[in-house]
Amino acid sequence: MVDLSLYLVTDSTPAILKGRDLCTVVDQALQGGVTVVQYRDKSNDTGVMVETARKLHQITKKYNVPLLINDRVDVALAIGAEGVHIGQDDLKYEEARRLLPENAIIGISTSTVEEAKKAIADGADYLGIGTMFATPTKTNTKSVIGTAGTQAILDAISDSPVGTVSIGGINHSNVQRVIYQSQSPKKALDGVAIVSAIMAADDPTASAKHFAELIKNPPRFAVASTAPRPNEVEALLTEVPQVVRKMVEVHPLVHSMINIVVANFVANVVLSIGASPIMAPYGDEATDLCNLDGALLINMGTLTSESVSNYLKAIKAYNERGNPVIYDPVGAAATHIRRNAVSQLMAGGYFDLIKGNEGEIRQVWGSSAVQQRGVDSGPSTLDGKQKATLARDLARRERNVVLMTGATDYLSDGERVIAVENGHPYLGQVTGTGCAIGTISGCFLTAHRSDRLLAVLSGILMYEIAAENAAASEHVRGPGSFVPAFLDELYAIRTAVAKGDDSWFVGRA
Ligand code: 3NM
Ligand code: MG
Repeated sequence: MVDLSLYLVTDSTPAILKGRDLCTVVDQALQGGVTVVQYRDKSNDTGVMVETARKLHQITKKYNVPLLINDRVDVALAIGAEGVHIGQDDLKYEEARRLLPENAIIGISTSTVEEAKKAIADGADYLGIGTMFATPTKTNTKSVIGTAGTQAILDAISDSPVGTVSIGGINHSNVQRVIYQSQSPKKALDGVAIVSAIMAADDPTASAKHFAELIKNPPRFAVASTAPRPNEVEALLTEVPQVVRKMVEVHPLVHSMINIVVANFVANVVLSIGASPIMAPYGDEATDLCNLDGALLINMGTLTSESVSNYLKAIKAYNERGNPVIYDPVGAAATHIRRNAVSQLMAGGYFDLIKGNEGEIRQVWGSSAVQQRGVDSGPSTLDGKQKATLARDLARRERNVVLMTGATDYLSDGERVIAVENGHPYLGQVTGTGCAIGTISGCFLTAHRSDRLLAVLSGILMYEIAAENAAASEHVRGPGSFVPAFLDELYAIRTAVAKGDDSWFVGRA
């Protein structure tokens, strides 16, 4: 079968070629390790296409790489190309199959489960699945499906050995995440199809080489996490005190891009638990800050016109270094602007942890879930079991950890689901107490990398047990006196832990 791993799709428009010769660019890309070439030309006359395709075929043969022709079975036949790639609005599969030689390769573009199943039933050799991300290279695409939509397709066709490539907006900074997050338990992408990131690159050889390197390895953020562990809450709880001790010893740093209402309170919480807060909303600063090897928190509570681009710069910097990134989609469903921000951020980077209340988590689930997997945003209506299921499904889909907060918190890594009942109603009466959970999760994710669910669980328990202790204090009469007592109790746990005293935890979770 064809090696689909690095699939180059050509483009003859001036914006991409920038005055260079198409055949030269393709030759350079092949030198860098492209494994299959599709000649796609939407503007030239048939005569020019046949002539260009013939030249391209001479080149691809040198590298022993198949040449496929987009849409035009006649051009493929005229030059004896190895096959064709057809879209949903092109010649039908049966017609192409009838016209072409028996061993010709036929690939089909698909963007839904139904199209994918039909293409497999017809006999397609491979599927182009997309559009992954919106792209200026092709603006008339049917739908942008993201990694969630791609994963849903791979899941639905996992019993078929058909080849698969993802296409649309794939570049060096997202290719590893595309492959990682699209993967369903039983089927992964065989490759990625690229136009502009290779064709328009100043050095197509270097660009292709870089892609070839990247696709061999998982993203850095995926390396640290362990294989799934059994859902044994009791066993996990026995490990909590040592994770808290590790966090206290490591003094982790956490960079928060957080809303202005709670920044001061959250910084004080971080100091109380023995970690270091940096509150920095300026995206360009993240390229330096990520080198300090802390975590990044994105909290979109006071979103502005510049927030999303700042967040995306920071997320990219931390993702590239493999340092933890936490997303708190505050008010995710509240406005059109925020719903858009959720989609952009979910498409733009990887989050080790997504933390939000029920409405926010539902919005995150629905905004990037196509393929009839969407859930309407709206008032809370889920019971405990449904909440646990949603947290688990979102974590499974995004391949991360999800924390749905509420009177009971639901925490999942896609396999294990834990309900946490600790805390106190005063936490709901003070602004910033929810936001602080995102930031302190960053401290714990930094200190304990091998089991992200255990790290977040340890943080929540330290936090909520401190809240219970504070509320029980005789000096606390309401939310006002609760705040200083709460900081004191966090500090008290941290000081006890540093001395090796775990009594704060015994019998409390
Ligand atoms: N087909 P770039 S997206 C040719 O969704 C093509 O089917 C698409 O270009 C589809 O790698 C696309 O520059 C263009 O984003 C991809
Ligand atoms: Mg087409």
